[in-house]
Amino acid sequence: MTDNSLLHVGRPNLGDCEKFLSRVTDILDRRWLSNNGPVVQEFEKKISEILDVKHALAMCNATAAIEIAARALGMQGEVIVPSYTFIATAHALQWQGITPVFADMDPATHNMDPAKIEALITPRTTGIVGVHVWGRACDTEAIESIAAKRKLKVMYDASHGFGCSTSGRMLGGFGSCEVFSFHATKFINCFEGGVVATNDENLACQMRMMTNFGFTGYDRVEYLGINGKMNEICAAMGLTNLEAMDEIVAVNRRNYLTYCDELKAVPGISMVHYDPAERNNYQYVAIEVDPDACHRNRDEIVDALHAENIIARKYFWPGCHGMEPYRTTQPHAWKQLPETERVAARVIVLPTGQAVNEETVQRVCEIIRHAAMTR
Ligand code: T4K
Repeated sequence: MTDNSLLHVGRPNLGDCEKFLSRVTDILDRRWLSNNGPVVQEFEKKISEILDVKHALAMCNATAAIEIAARALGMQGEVIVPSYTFIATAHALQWQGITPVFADMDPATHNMDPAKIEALITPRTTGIVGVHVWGRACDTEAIESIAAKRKLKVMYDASHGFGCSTSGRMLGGFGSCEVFSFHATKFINCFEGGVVATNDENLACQMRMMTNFGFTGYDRVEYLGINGKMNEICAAMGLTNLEAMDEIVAVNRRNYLTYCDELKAVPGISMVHYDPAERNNYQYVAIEVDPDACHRNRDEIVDALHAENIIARKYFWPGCHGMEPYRTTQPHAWKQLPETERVAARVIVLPTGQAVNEETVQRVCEIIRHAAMTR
C-alpha cells in the first residue's frame, strides 16, 4: 500500500509542511484540539470566502456531511441521484434510511442527465442530489427547475468540485447546500474532512447543531444530532494546503495538458475535457477507451498500466447500482441506466497531482499508446 515504486491515483497534494507543523505546535500549546476550535473557524472563514457563500461548515468527512445535510433538509423516502458517482453518495442516503433512486448519465458530461429525472419521480420522492463528477458542474439550472416544479429539495455532492466554477460562478452556492470532500485524495486535503456550503442561515444553524450532537447550549439539546466535527489538526492541514491552492492547480493543469497532447493521436482514446472558460481544479485526469476503435479494451489497458506499477483506477465502475446493497435491492435498476453501464466500462482515471511530473505523464502515455496500438 505504501510502496513508493507504485504510482497511485490520489497521491495527496501538500502545502508547506513546516507551516503545517508549526500550526500543530500551536494547537498543542493551546490545548484546544476539537469542538469548533480557532483553526476550524479560520478554515471555515477561508472556505466561505473562496466559495463566496455565507456559511461553510467543516465536518469530519464528506460522507457524514451528506448525511447531516440530507437529514437537515428533511429528505426521506426516495431521493434521485446519479449511479455514476463514488459509492458514498448513495450510501450516505441509504444510511439515513433514504432509498437512492439512480438516474442515468449524459455520456457527453458524465453527469446525471436531467432529462432522465422526471420519469423517476414518485409520490415518495423528496429530493435530488446532483453530483459534479470530476469537478465539472452538473446541469444545476435544469435540476433546480425540475425540483421547483415538483417541490423537491436539491443539494449537491460537490466532493470533486472545490475551486471549480460554472458559468463563472463558484460551485458551493447552488441548491440548498453543497458538500465538498477534503479527503487525502482530493485536490485540497485535510487528511479527512468535509464542508457543507450554504447561503441558508437556518439550514446552517441546524446543521451546525446536528454536527455537535444537537447541542444548542451547555445543557440543552434541540435536535437528534451526531458527532460530525472536524478536529483542529485536520483544519490546520486544510489551511496549509489552501495556501498552496494556486500552485496545485498549476501542476494539475500542466499534467492534464500534457496528457491531452500525448494522447490526442491515439485511436480509441479520448480525454475527458475541462472547459478553459471555467475555473477547474483538474484533479481528475479521466480518459475513455472506445473498444471498437482501440486494439485493447479498458480492462486490458488498466492491466498494462498496473503491470508497470501505475495504479490507474476504473472510477466509478460498475456504478452504484452494481454494488451492494443496491445490486440486490434494485436488481432491475441497470435497465434504466444504459449510458452509465456503457461509459463506466470505458473510463480510466490516471495519476496526477504533485507526485506526477511531465516525464511521468509521458511514461504513462507511452504505455497506453503501446497497449492501444498493438495486439
Ligand atoms: N462523493 C464523491 C463523489 C466522492 O468522490 C467521495 C470520495 C465522497 C463523496 C466521500 O468523501 P469522503 O467521505 O471520503 O470525504 C478514494 C477516496 O477514499 C474517496 O474519498 C474518494 N471519493 C474516492 C474517489 O477515492 P478509494 O476507495 O479509491 O480509496 P483508496 O484507498 O483506494 O485510495 C485511492 C488511491 O489514493 C490509492 O491508489 C492510494 C492513494 N492514496 C490514498 C490515501 C488515503 C495515497 O496515495 N495516499 C493516501 O493517504 O476512494
